[in-house]
Amino acid sequence: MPTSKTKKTQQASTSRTRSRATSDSTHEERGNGGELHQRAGGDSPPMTTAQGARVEDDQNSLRAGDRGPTLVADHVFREKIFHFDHERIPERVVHARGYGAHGVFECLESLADITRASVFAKAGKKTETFVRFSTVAGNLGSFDLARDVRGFATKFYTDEGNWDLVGNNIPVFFIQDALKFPDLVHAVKEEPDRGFPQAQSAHDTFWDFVGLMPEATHMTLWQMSDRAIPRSFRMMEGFGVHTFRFVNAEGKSSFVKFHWKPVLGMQSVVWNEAVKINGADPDFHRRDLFDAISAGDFPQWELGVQVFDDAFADSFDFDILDATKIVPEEVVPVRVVGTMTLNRVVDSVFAEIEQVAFMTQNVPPGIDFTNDPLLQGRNFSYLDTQLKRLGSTNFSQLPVNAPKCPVAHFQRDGHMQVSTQPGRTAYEPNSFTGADRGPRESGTDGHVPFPAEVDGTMRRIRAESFSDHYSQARQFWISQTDVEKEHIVAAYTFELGKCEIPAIRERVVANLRNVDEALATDVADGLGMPLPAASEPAAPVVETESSPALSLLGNAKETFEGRKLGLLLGEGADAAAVKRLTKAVDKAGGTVEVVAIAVGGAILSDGSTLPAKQAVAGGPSVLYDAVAIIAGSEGGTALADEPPARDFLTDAFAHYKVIGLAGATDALVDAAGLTGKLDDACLPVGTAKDCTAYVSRIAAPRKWDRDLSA
Ligand code: HDD
Repeated sequence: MPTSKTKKTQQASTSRTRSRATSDSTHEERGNGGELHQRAGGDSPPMTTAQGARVEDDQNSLRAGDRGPTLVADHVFREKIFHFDHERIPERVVHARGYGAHGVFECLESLADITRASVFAKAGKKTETFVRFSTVAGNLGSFDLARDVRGFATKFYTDEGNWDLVGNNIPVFFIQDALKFPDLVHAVKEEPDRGFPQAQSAHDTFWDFVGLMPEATHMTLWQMSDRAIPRSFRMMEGFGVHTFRFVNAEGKSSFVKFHWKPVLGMQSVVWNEAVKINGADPDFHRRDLFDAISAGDFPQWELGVQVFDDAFADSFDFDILDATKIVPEEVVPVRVVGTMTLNRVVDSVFAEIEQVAFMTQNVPPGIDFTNDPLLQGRNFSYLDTQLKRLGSTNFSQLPVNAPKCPVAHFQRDGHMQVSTQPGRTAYEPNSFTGADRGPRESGTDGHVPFPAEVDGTMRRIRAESFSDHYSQARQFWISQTDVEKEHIVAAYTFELGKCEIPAIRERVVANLRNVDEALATDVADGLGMPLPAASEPAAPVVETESSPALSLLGNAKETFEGRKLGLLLGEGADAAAVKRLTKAVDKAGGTVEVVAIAVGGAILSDGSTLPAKQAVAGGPSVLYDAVAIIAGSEGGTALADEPPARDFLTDAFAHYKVIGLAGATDALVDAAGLTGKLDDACLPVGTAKDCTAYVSRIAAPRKWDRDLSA
């Protein structure tokens, strides 16, 4: 709020501006392109320089003469341009494109018997969080629906220090040893001699690396599945990936794997849809999160843990320190221990989403590391990268990074130190007293590293127990539904089809033969190449049971909650049908977005105009989970004459979506080439009964067995 003194100054300057505008109108008009700006008053705070000096004129730099050169004496100009020239910071080397929000974690039951982490101390305990979702390969300005792993990084501001759970939406990783991370990233990013492709794994260098590193095979199956093209951040799982430790107050350790399960259920789009969403709305995921939270539809995840002990870990065929492996949920069930609700969008994308610094080494007492070589390497890397990006060792003082518990240490000074560090001493031990004494270690409490025994000969080596690269890849494959398998085959075929070097394709398919013969054969057929000889696995492939938890479609939730219906209206659309449908979808927890030929909307049967959110040219059906088209009683031809309206229907059909139809839609159906092809997922929505049946159908899965043949 401006003080009364400032208000007075504002009034004074307003009247001065006004009088100048009349007395010296030539000056004003030249400076402002003919428009007179309101220079002060209203609720706007007074504009100042960064030093707090009031800015008198923000339109014109200081010149010698009306048409003369700009003067170096213009410190206002100099300061403004200086700051602008330095606005950008380096983008993240990976996970550059992301979006985030604030939230709260609530513990559902005390885990005090297995961890002393205060965040899990008792049921009902709440801890503030900040989450950043991201794609991995693309640059900051890339599109959201890239086929890619999604980052799912959570900062818990616990009362014993920040805990960063820096995970992904895929529970395994491409490589086993952090030493290979720069190679992996260089392989997937744009090729260095040409600077493309952007945000794509579909190119030679990525698949060359994968073919030569069979340990990546398991993760590529996940990456080729629909998990890599999620419908929404709100509808994907998250995983801590590594095996961590829980340590209780007695110092007893258990192994733990962390899982986030979306309350809205998992959902993905299909590849052709993803490609088109990237054109129609490159910000699809960030807009979705922003819109949902802004509308009060707060997304939620359950936090689950898989906890097991050393003896149990030893009973697995694989090494729990190997990040290319999961612990199947059927073997160790996921126990839900908390919920996280994202309930606040950021105020500033830069200050919060861009400057948030996640670090795997941020763990509170009660959570500890294992010797997973990928995790150990990450614990080294994340601190380094923050200094590069944020430019100061004091990055942890930025509001989004600052712990919400007391912080006291003898780390001093440095660039951009914003806290005034009082007291006479900055060392310890010291013998001062009172305020001059400074903080002291506890001697008993705090993060006491779990005293794991360490022994061995120093060598650069990959443990023998890490050598099975195919058994779990096979388990993932056999756990998929037929539709998911088709999508995986299509994705490998697409991606390898973008590789120009035949030997690269061959090597990957040769590795896939160790996963499944049918998978390898179908991919080879899709690529139009002979099936190569299988590569030699480093360890025998172990036949495992399928794990139903690994299927996305098999675990899809039957709901329209949090989903969006695209309602395309023609002129004269039945007003009652529109109203009924909107109400029913709203009741089902979804939203309706009105699409019309023009964004001004459509005139309904009752003469009212319903404004549209999108003109159909800018609101294609790929933006919606299901669609309905309500034409007027004679209005079908108008829609049929609009190519984007035809595409709206053709694409919805090709993407297996449930389609609602009412009014005179025959001409449009015909123009879309669908006469005689509409199936039982193309339903009428004209009457109240139709509407009920349609809304219950859109909660169910898409029409996956739709006949798309000509
Ligand atoms: Fe990483 C960012 C997740 C392996 C080095 N990583 C980053 C982010 C996520 C992950 C979600 C984005 C955080 C944000 O939103 O700011 N990374 C993973 C997972 C991995 C993994 C799940 C394997 C299990 N990462 C990994 C390795 C290394 C790194 C092996 C290096 C040795 N990761 C980084 C980084 C980044 C990063 C370079 C870039 C920006 C940042 O850290 O803050 O340090």
